[in-house]
Amino acid sequence: MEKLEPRVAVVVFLVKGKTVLLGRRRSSIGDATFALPGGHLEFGESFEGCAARELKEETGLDIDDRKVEILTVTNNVSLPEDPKPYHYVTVFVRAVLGDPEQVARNLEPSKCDGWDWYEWENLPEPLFRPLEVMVRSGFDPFLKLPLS
Ligand code: 8DG
Ligand code: MG
Ligand code: MG
Repeated sequence: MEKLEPRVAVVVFLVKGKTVLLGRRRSSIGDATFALPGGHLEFGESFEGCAARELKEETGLDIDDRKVEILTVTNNVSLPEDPKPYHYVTVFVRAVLGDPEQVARNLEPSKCDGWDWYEWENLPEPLFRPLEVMVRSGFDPFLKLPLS
């Protein structure tokens, strides 16, 4: 059997006005729920580099790499009823588009039904559980950071 170990994920609050980019997942983890773009940190990679790479791979979008901010880190452990056990240390970053006119493409259709912008005050349902937990706890990706 595969050894169970925590993995590191980097996911992106790509913000535009008061909206964020979300896609409906096709995955054994969180199937059919709305989630942020993102994926696994590769060996030697920076959080910012991973955020830019995953966003590009999944949507074709380019971020402004001078404006990537680390917002928070969460510890996401599967529940007994989940179809598959997992443990992710998830780094959430905030980013903005380089050119705001860019249009998101669904470059990994086997993993996502498509990308769209959603108002933060009117998010779609169901959200991917780690994201839903953050939203319910009052997390706001638009708040200014103390150091920015
Ligand atoms: P990769 O092969 O491209 O590296 O991975 P991926 O297929 O893009 O991985 P993913 O499932 O999209 O992201 C990795 C994990 O990150 C996911 O299984 C759980 C964790 N994660 C969260 N919150 C979110 C989120 O909002 N979106 C995404 N995509 N992943 C999230 O904890
Ligand atoms: Mg990916
Ligand atoms: Mg992904």
